[in-house]
Amino acid sequence: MKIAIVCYPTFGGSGVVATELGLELALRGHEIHFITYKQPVRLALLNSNVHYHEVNVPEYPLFHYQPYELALSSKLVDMVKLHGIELLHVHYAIPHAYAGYMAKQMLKDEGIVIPMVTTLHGTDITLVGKHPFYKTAVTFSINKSDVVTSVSENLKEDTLKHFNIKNEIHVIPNFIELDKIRNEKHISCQRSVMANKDEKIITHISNFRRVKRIPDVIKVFYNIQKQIPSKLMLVGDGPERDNAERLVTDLGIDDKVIFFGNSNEIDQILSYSDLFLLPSETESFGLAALEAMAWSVPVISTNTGGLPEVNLNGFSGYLSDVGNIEEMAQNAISILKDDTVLKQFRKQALFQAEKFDIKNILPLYEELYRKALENSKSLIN
Ligand code: GMT
Repeated sequence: MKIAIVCYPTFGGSGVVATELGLELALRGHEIHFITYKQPVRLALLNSNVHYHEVNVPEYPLFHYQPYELALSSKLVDMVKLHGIELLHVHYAIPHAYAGYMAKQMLKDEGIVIPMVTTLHGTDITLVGKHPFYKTAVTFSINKSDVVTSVSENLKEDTLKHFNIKNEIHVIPNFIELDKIRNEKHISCQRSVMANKDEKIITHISNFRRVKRIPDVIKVFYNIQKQIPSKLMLVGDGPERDNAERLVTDLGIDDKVIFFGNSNEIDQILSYSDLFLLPSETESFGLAALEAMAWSVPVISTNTGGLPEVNLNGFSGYLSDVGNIEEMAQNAISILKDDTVLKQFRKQALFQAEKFDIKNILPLYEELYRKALENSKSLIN
């Protein structure tokens, strides 16, 4: 099948999921065309089944805002015609589903019918999408998608609660490639760069937006390090980074916290981590938590959104109410203070992650693609 994948190419779960999905589909013989404004961060190797087409939006002084949707929909039309693409899979509703719908309409005008699968990821629904400025267009483009998927049951419920959706929403959870992780077990990385032998390594990875509650990450760690010799790895960058650096200094723990910024060495860092912190305000899924669990790292998270579908309380880690820093720190300490307990949680975290192995998830997408294609063909005949 020839599939166009539209996604955000930057550091962020939806782009990671879209990229990994495309790469795996390519390995299974599909021809994949990534269409976005920059090469996706994890799209390192282009094989003969993987193509990347850049969307350019030239600057023009008249435009206060550059019309990205317009450029994207034009590019989609051109690429579909040039490469005979049969299906569009857009990740993150805003503005991708909208641009995809416009492309479909333009193509229809030329006698080309192409189905569009829209995958909802999180803030395209929970924070941004439901804002009155966007809601009408988001509702429209979800309803005009041929197939809609969401990454968790919770996100599906939120979508049905906030929007007037007429389409069925299929839940297909995010995934990880466990085989890749197993093969990388021996990647070289010096643990000593991060911590001393007697110190535990605690990690947080995100795009440092407010929703991630970075101050809670730091405060939970502050409480942990009073009892357990440890270091905090903060991986990622975003609007909250400066505040985070200030808070670390105010708490006097500069020598215990490493800011990595956007790193391509996430696997290396996770491979040495003992605990992962994700105290988000909301999280439709929490891909970073799943990646940690796949590296046998237990997770201390909040219990909001789709997190309880990923992290199991008392099994792969612990879940607390948003802002309950004390409890999160206590739970973390209870895991870290006893190596036997830590070992057990590590095992259980991996066990839970195995449910989300790409091998179990990818066929679910392929099945939906097949149905979408069949339906669109029956519309032509
Ligand atoms: O919606 C966002 O905040 C951005 C998005 C992203 O591109 O990283 O994150 C969402 O999608 C991820 C992949 O499906 C999920 O793992 C994240 O939980 C989700 N973020 C939120 O819901 C805050």
